[in-house]
Amino acid sequence: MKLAIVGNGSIGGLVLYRAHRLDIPVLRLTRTGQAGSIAISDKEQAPVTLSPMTQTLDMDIDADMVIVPLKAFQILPALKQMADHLAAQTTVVLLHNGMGTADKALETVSQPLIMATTSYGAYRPHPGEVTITGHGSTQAGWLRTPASRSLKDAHSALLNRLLPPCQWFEDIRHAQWQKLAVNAVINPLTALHRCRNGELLKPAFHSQMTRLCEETAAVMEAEGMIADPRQLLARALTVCRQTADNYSSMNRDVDAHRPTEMEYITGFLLQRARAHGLDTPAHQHLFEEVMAITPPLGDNEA
Ligand code: KPL
Repeated sequence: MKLAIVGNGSIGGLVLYRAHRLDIPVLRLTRTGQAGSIAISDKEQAPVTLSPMTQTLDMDIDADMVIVPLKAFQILPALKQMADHLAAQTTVVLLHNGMGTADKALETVSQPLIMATTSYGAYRPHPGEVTITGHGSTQAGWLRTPASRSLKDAHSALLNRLLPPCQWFEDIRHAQWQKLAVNAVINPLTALHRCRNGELLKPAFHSQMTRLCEETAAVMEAEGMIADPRQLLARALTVCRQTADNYSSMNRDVDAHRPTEMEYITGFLLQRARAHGLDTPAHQHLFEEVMAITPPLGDNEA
């Protein structure tokens, strides 16, 4: 099996490292095609420096699976660049926080498509370096299956090996909403207050977090999901506890003056709330506050 990974992000580095340990060859795809090594450190193993073969996104891609671990707002531009260079049976895996990319992705590429979300943790202390902070789990679902059953099984098995344990869903939206419910609390609050995830355990945040989870649960119910606001809050608090020393990805983006995934997390939630005629003032307020400190998307990000 040949794997391609798009971009130089932290989760891409993590997948590259996992593939290296499994002896799976990796082709890296970037906008510029500029080669460069990545130093990857993992608490449990000796650090390694990897120099995968690299090419631009708009050259023919020789891979059985292409993993796209980009920010939600970078997904469609990357898919557009790759669309004419993918083989018919190459499976594309979208791996990002937030929701709202599935329909456009299905229109943009005709290949088999997996939507996935993972709780593996990694960050980039400096360009060319990735630190793996924790092993997690992965949830995945096929948006479009390959023509043959054997290819579907082989590609599912590859993702199972790369990011285990991997749980498969008939309707991945359920798993995405669960992740979004947590991200819609932790990410904007830690970005706005410039704090680590663990700070949100302080009583000062409790009532706002409770209101956010109540609103999220109402939207999820309207979307046909079973959602208990107390369980959503309990899960968000558990993630804060488990990742207490970490900064959320949105906190890092705001800190580095980069665009955030706010429109695909809270923005998606607000859009679904509007579609159901629901009022979500706590999310609306937080959305406006974070958007006020979020730089606009550049040409390559829109
Ligand atoms: O997914 C995350 C993120 O930072 O984007 C959480 C779960 C909040 C962990 O930091």
